[in-house]
Amino acid sequence: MTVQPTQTEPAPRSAPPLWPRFTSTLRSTALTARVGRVLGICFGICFVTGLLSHYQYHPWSWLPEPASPVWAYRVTQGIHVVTGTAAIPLLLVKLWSVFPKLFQWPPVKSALHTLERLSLAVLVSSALVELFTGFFNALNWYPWPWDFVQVHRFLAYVVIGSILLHIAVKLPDIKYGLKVKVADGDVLTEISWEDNPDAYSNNDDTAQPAPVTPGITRRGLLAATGIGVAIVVASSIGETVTPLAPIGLLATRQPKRGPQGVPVNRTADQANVRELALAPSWQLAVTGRQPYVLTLAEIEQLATHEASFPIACVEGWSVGAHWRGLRLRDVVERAGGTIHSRVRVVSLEAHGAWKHSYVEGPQVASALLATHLNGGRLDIEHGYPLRLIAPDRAGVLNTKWLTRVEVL
Ligand SMILES: Nc1nc2c(c(=O)[nH]1)N[C@H]1C(S)=C(S)[C@@H](COP(=O)(O)O)O[C@H]1N2
Ligand SMILES: [Mo]
Repeated sequence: MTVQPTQTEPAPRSAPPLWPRFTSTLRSTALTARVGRVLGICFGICFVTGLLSHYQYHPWSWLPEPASPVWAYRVTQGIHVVTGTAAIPLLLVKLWSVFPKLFQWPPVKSALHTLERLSLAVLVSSALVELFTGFFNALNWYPWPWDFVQVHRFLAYVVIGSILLHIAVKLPDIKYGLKVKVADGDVLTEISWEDNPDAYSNNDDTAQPAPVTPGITRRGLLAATGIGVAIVVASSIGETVTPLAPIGLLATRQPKRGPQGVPVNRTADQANVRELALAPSWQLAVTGRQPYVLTLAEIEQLATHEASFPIACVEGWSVGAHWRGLRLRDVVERAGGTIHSRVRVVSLEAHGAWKHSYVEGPQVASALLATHLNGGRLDIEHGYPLRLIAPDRAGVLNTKWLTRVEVL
């Protein structure tokens, strides 16, 4: 698109001498629109899978989490973490491609333009914080003082809202950018006529240096972006797609590394439960209309049911596992409940957000109170003497080191 300033328009003021100038011809609306499209798709998928993950924590009572397919959460949360990770290089390239706009002169032109720039500032900063804190979370690193889950969820709405606004505002540019070939299209630099008409004026050839010829083409840049994203995805997906584990450089938890071939999220010592969990006097209290207790010996005898359910951590790693134990429904029914009861399982842990969790809906009928994992007695790190394991459930809700089952 060759745009010429119309004669009638008043010429905008030129930027001050020390104001940054950008001359790379790599930047173009065509490039920005293409990277933006993939980024938008990533954000969309990440948002929806994020909502699904949030629903694990706060299901509506009339629509409890399903219990099948057993791998559903494993897949949706894996996709959530991978699309979020892939969005980081995409966002950086997209920001680079529009970076000169940050220095456009004059900085604001009208009230509407000011609003648009402010909304962009919100979009860029919230997206950066959301993606980077999410990435650190996947590395199991929480170097900030706020509650990650709350802030992550709140920011998700801010990001998605400002993306929709951004798309609405930029629709003409997006349509144009997607229509032209990457190699063609206008050059998106600070020296476009709109921002600095002097640069394009033929009468004044001292105004701007000729654009530098970049070392790679725009197509090359797109390909490099694609390769970068592929590397990031391949090196993080290994923590959930087991055959890809060896290339999982960014995967914090190698799926098979850990006692009994399963990673450990929080150890018995971190939870401060080792002594209580190993005490010979340990027993399981079951409360409800007909309360009772089960001793360790009784539990070992009743543990005859088997199931293959994955452990799928919100932080993105997951692994298939084979479990043996008691059926939760049997324990609940003996206390006078039914498979329609709401159940709370309580851990030996005194503190911590995950010391108990609720089981309701179809998961009551299919959950196990597990004593065995992958053919051996449950390791202390995996919740010995007894833990909850249910299908299609966030790992964080599969409470370890149980002490009580409450039929509500
Ligand atoms: N009591 C208790 N149970 C817990 C946790 C915890 O901190 N305390 N962590 C949870 C998390 S975040 C995950 S991902 C799974 C992991 O189980 P694993 O350590 O056996 O792999 O346990 C869950 N159960
Ligand atoms: Mo987890």
